[in-house]
Amino acid sequence: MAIEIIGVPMDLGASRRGTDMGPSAIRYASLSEVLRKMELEVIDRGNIDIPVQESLKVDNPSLRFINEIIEGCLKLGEFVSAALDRGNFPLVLGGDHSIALGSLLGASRKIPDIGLIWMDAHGDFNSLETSETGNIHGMSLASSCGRGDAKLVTIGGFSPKVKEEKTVIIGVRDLDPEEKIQLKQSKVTVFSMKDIDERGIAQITREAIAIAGSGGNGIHLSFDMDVVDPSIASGVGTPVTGGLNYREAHLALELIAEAKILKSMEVVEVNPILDGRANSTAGVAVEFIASALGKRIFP
Ligand code: DIR
Ligand code: MN
Ligand code: MN
Ligand code: MN
Repeated sequence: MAIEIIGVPMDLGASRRGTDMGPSAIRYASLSEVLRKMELEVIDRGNIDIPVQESLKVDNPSLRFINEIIEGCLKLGEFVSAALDRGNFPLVLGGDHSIALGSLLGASRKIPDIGLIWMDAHGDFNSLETSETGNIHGMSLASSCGRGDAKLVTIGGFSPKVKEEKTVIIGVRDLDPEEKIQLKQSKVTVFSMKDIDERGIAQITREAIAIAGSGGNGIHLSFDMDVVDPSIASGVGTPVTGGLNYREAHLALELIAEAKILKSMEVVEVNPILDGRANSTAGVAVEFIASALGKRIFP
């Protein structure tokens, strides 16, 4: 099994420019070198072709750049499915979180009844009706669960990509009012920062693994870098105070690695032009990826 790196220079799903540079920033922070030191085989597939924002016009302000995002996510879905067909592990580098539509299309097409752990300060559970921004990165989880705009929901020709019963959000602390109601009415399990404060990240992660991993088919991990506190990852488009600290994030990922259920992973929302310290957010992202892929402090 090799790790197949797939870059998605996408920033059409968010308000702020710059996540299109995420894949470069993460590669520049020595991703391949770090993984090869762990004795993993690494194949870098390069980047998916995504149009540059300045070359486009917004045609639908309530679903900004929907056609270009769907086109990019269909391509990403092909890359992810092809990696899984080869028996490899797709490691998707974002890009804003709209790309989860493509990662989950590609993964769920090959892995029936896949579970999902979604680590994020946000719920990304908006729809056309509930969104205050029209940004599709705030809708990608709802769409993957079968809620919202038909074009987003049925991308790839089937829906849902994941069952709400097998979907777990960890680290959330910023939900829009209507989004909160939608999430509450859904069957998604939500572990907010309050739950983590109260019960500890180890317990929460174990419960998340049990829920998302039930049935034994494995899980996709969607890791939004804004789940961690802005003090350790300032290079993200929508930072929210009160996030996971450095060790909490690592421990969650170490426990997921130990459970041996991970089938595919994406790391999204790295925005190097907003970084407080030169490329440090991408550096932290590489460390997190290593933990998720089995790097251990002590054997
Ligand atoms: C906000 C921000 N809830 C929206 N969302 C995200 O635009 O829907 N920020 N995902 O990273
Ligand atoms: Mn997100
Ligand atoms: Mn987020
Ligand atoms: Mn918000």
